[in-house]
Amino acid sequence: MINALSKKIIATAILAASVALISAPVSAGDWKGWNIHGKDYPVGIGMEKFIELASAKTDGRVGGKVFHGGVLGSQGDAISQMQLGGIEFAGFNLGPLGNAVPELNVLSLPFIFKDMEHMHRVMDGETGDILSAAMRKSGIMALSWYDSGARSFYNNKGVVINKPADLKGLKFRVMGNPLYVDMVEALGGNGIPMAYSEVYSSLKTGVIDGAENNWPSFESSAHYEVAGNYSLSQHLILPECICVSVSAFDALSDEDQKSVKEAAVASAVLQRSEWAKRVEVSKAAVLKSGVKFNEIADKSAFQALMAPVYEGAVKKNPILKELIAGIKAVD
Ligand code: BDP
Repeated sequence: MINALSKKIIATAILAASVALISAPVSAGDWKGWNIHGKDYPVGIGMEKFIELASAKTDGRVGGKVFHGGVLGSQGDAISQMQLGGIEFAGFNLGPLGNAVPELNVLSLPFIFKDMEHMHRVMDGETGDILSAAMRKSGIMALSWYDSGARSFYNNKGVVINKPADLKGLKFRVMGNPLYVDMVEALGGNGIPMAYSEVYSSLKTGVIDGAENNWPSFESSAHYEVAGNYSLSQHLILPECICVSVSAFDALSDEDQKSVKEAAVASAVLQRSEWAKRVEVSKAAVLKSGVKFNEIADKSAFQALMAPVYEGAVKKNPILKELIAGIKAVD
C-alpha cells in the first residue's frame, strides 16, 4: 500500500514531469486520468466506463488510463497538473475546485440544496451551464456531473451531534476550501483543512476529533474504524464531475469532442446508479461494524448559523448572489 509520503513524492515527480511536458502535448490516445478513490468506487467505475466509451466512439483516437487511489496526488495537485497539461481527465469534487473557479463556491454553501434531486435539477439546468462556462476559463471543463451524496459529521469522541453546541471545541477535518473552515467555525467547532489521505491516521492518533463525509467515503476510507459516531447533518450536497483539460479537449475534432461528451454523459448515468447502490451497501457495512448513528430531527439551528457564512462568501465573490438566487428559484 502506498503511504501518504510516497504519494507526495510521486505527485511531486509527476508535477515536475508534467511541467517538462507542456511543450509536448500528449496524444489523445494516451490521456491520463486522476481518481482519488479505488477502481471499484462509483467514481472509479464511472471513469473506466468514460474512457472505454470515449475510445469506442472515436475508434481509439481518444483513449487512456485511469490512475486510481490517489497515486497521482491530492485533488489540489491534480487540479494544477490538469492546468499545466500533465493530466487530461479526472473525477473532481467541485468543492475544492472552488478555489480555482469562484462561481463553484455556490455549491459549497451549506444546506444550499434541499436534497439530491434538487441538486440534480439545478446541475442539469441553467446553473449547471453557468458553472460549466465559468470552469472553462480555468482550463478545466466539466463534461458531466457525478453524484457524491450528502456529507455528514462523524467523530471519535463519542459525541452524538444533535445541535450545533455539540460541535463545540471539536476539531473537524475539512476539504481544502476556506468556506468549510468558516462553516465549522460558525457551528462552534474548529475546521482543519487536510488532504484526504491523511485523515485516517489523524483520526487514529487524535490529531483531529472528527471529519465529515458521505456514507461511501466514510466506509471506503475506513474512517469508521477510528470514528465511531456518525450524525446525519447532511450539510453539504456536493456534486463531482468528469472533468477534462480544455486544451486536450479543444485539440480534438468537433466529431470527437461530441463523442467524448456523449461518453461522459453515459458514464454519469452509470455512476449515479452505482452511487445509489453503494450508499446502501456502505451504510449497512458501517452500521454492522457497530458505529453509532443518529438522525438529526431538526436541522434548523444548524441552518440558521450559516447566515454569516453565506454573507462572507457573497462579500468575497459578489457573483454568488445571483447564483444563490438561481438555485433558490429551482423547485
Ligand atoms: C469524497 C469525495 C472526494 C474527496 C473526499 C474528501 O468523493 O473527491 O476528496 O470526499 O473528503 O467524498 O477529501
